[in-house]
Amino acid sequence: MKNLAPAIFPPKGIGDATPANKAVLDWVHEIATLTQPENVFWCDGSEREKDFLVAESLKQNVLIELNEKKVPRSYLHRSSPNDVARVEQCTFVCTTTKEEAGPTNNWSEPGETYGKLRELLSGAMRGRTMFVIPYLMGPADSPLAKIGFEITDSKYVVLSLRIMTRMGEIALKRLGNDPSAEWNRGVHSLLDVNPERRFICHFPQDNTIISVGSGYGGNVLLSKKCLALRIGSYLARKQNWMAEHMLILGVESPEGRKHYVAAAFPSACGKTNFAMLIPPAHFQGWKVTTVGDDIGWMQIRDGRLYAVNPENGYFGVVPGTSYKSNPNAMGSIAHDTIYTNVALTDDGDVWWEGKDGEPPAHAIDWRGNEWTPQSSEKAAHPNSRFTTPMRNNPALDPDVEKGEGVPISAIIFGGRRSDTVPLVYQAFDWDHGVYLGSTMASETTAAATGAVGRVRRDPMAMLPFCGYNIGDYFQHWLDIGKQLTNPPLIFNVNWFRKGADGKFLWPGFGENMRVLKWIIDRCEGNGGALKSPIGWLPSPHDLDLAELHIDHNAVDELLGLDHEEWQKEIAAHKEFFDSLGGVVPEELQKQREQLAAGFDL
Ligand code: GTP
Ligand code: SPV
Ligand code: MN
Repeated sequence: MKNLAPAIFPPKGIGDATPANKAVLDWVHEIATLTQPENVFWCDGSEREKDFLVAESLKQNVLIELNEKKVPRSYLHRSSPNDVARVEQCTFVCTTTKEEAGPTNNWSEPGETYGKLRELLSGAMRGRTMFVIPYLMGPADSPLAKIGFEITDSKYVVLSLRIMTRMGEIALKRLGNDPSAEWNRGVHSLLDVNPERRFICHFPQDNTIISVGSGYGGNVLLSKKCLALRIGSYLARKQNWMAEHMLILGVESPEGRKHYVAAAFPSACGKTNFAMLIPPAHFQGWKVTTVGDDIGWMQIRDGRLYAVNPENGYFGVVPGTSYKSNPNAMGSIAHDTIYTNVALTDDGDVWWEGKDGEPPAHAIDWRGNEWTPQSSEKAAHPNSRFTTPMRNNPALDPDVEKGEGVPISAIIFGGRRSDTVPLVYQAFDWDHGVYLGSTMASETTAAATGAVGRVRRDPMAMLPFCGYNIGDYFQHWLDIGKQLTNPPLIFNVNWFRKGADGKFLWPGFGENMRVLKWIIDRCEGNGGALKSPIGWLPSPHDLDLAELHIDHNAVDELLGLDHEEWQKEIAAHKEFFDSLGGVVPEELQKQREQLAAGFDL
């Protein structure tokens, strides 16, 4: 390995030590001194580097080559079966005080935590290569763009970040010569991939992340949840912008009027699918385009919110993805994709539950075991993922590289709720919308370890990702609203309401266009709605349901409010706010009282 990569050390731009670069070099030196790698490899994101790392990964079984004809230039990675999702109980926000981390985060004292991590990292890369990855989050010319450096001993991380971020010289250029330039320090080591020694620690005051003991997704691609959301949200509050767990999509009418919409749904609750929506035939001439599928950074310009997608690729849920549910995703992952924890067929293709066509008669499951359709185990892990460049997306929005971002007309909150929450409704105003976001809840999914299907409050889909006190986060939302002269309208959606038979009442996926259309109508001042205690609700004829085979009763049920359920819901809001121990802003408490009064409670 040593012989093949020397040209990259030190990389162009960092060799001519400027004050800013020197800080990076000093830090790399410090980490190398601690971890004792055999060599240090500076990554530049080039094709040559990729080819080299892929070849090494194939040799070491980090990657498995797939059938070149079926999925060109694509690979399968199997993570350790003990390491298949984010681990919230191992994730820490190590602010100076516990209060700063707030009631929803695990906190540990920064000095002590650094000490513990130093011990774990001491000699951890002996005999291994330490990769240094410079990367940029956000379009190169965006005022919101952020620089990160991730040190890692995992080739899978390097190859994934190469897809997920803008890697290499672009970041060094942006770093420039300013010694006070802001950049994130990320350190990752696999250690022995032991859940007992797995910690994902954030030090927002130092713009630093240290992650050990995992090789999986959100735990180790430090650009994503760690930087773009946890550290990002902390910086956003200080710098008066917003870092949110939101997809961003564009929707254009046949007449060419275009709106952008941002939507916050918890993990595995439909962001990627909504961001890639293809309108049904009835909506001929309507076009939906993707700006981002997971994270939105928003800033105020001219009294409006403008959003950029900080990422450069998608780390998406595989199971359930098919030409029926999401043709754009299928197009995106047809080549140049890293698959994690899906099944491998005998002809070198990938397979998962919910893929089009018949299951293969035989395959190797995500753990590497023999699998047939008779097996009791799933072939692909429920949280198996694809990593694919956003350039692969046939519906990529043309303004995805626009540094100033795209103007947001509507913000949508949504969760996975079998009952209570209607298909769609609109907040009365910004503050009421903040209340909807702050009290949203969702049934838990396989994206994080732990029980699945348990209703939990997940404010703004940020419960696992807010890098500071949730009460201050709510206040930040309220404060942003005060600065907007043209705020986005705020909505809540629920694709997942179930009927008495336990089946989804709403067909979802492409048919969500019908809900999106109503939202756009409302933004343009057209769509009809009835005032209800929870917000503006469409009546069945306000939604365009033409050519949709859906039972009238199902529509009534989808749009209905069950007073008994809402009584419980409002009690749950109170319980949640109370559980936060007095940090909830007065304005939101008032909103809750008004909601309760609307139900004569
Ligand atoms: P993360 O990447 O974890 O943040 O997930 P996400 O929010 O991007 O969710 P994604 O779009 O990957 O969808 C997760 C799961 O929900 C998949 O199994 C989808 O098939 C399913 N899903 C997405 N949209 C819908 C919908 O409109 N209706 C139904 N019933 N299921 C959906
Ligand atoms: C999520 O869980 O919201 C994800 C996947 O997007 S991960 O990157 O693992 O956090
Ligand atoms: Mn996500």
